[in-house]
Amino acid sequence: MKITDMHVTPIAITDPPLLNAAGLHAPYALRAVVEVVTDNGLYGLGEVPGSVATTSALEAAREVVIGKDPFQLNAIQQGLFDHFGQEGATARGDQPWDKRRIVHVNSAIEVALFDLMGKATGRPVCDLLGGRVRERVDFSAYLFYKYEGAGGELGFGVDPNAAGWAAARQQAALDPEGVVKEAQAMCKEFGFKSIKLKGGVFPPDEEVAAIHALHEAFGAGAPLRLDPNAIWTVETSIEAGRKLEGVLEYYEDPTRGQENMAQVARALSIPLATNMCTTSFDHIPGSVQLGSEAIILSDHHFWGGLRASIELARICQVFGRGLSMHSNSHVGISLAAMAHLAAATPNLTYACDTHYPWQSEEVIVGGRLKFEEGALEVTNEPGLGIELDRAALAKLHEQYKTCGLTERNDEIEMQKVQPGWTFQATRW
Ligand code: GKR
Ligand code: MG
Repeated sequence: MKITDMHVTPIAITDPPLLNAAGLHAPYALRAVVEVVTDNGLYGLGEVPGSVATTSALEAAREVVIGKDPFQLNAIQQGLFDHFGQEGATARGDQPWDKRRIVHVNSAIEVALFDLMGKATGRPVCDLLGGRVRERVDFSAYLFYKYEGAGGELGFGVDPNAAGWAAARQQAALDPEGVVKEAQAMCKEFGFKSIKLKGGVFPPDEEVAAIHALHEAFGAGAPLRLDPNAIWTVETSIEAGRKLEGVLEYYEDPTRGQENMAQVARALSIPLATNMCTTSFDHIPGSVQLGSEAIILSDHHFWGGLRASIELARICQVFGRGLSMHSNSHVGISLAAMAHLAAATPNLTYACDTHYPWQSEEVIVGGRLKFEEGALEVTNEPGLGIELDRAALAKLHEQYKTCGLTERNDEIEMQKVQPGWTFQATRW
């Protein structure tokens, strides 16, 4: 079997005006869909965060991939490293999301190859990763402070006819009461049991109050997480953390860098978690030496793929780290890959993050994947168990061409609402 082609399609999906430490989500989130095609008529799918730079890197990767046997993952990965070189961990940037290009290219292609290998062998991707240790993967309710609207062409797109979660999704949530309402609507619709609040938006005391309001509304047993995306100082993180002891399941990236995280970790009894300070294998020695976090949020998009994420899981086990999973705005190809990976990772014991409830569009046949009681059932179908809806893909590609966005920049979006607002790597 040989790879004969690789199609790269940038898409734009509507995204609500969600707030975070770096500003505001644009009305559209960008993703890139990769389709690797073989000479026996099969295709495999991958999805990563999109930008003009990612699209052109993926286009440049075609010459490495085309002509290869899709089972030769090591050779293809080496070919990609030879072609692009390695990227320093600092290329990640200070924003909540990861700006590295090469890890994303590797990930998109590797996931597409796993999908292909699964289709070629008639086995689900989780079987190719060693087999499932769970049938259903738990996800958490991912709460955001937000302005009114659900994203898209009409500015922030308010639909007066929306019902259920679609209606709740477009409501503003700017204080503890709004956050609790959002959580109740999301948990009612999807059945999530764990709850994460994206912080770093309002002064720390307001966010602490929102967590206490959730604790009161959902009861002492509800696992709660707060993620200020590293914009608090060590002192602020400790002060806020003390008010959250006994309330949070974990405290995600309150402050920036492994040294600072280690100081906070030493001062508190709550476990710290990260998708910002330990984000590559180069960071593992520092993490172990300093004790910067107790839990690592894996993400196959920026750890370089599914195999790399399994390797990370083993490292976490060896060094006594817990393992959870990070997310960004995405559609079903990423969600299916996350579910197969989680199903095949024994020590992934926390409910995974997902932005999926905030999105409404899809590129897969059959439309949106469904959570039941907060979990996704892992399919037994070959590969990722999904097929590409080509008409939907074309529509979302058209939306990409007309939306005018070329990369994620939450600061620019925030300035449209609050002129002069600037991102600060450390704010409080
Ligand atoms: O979507 O605004 C967002 C999040 O802040 C995202 O970009 C982060 O990468 O979900 C993320 C996180 O856990 O830090
Ligand atoms: Mg995070």
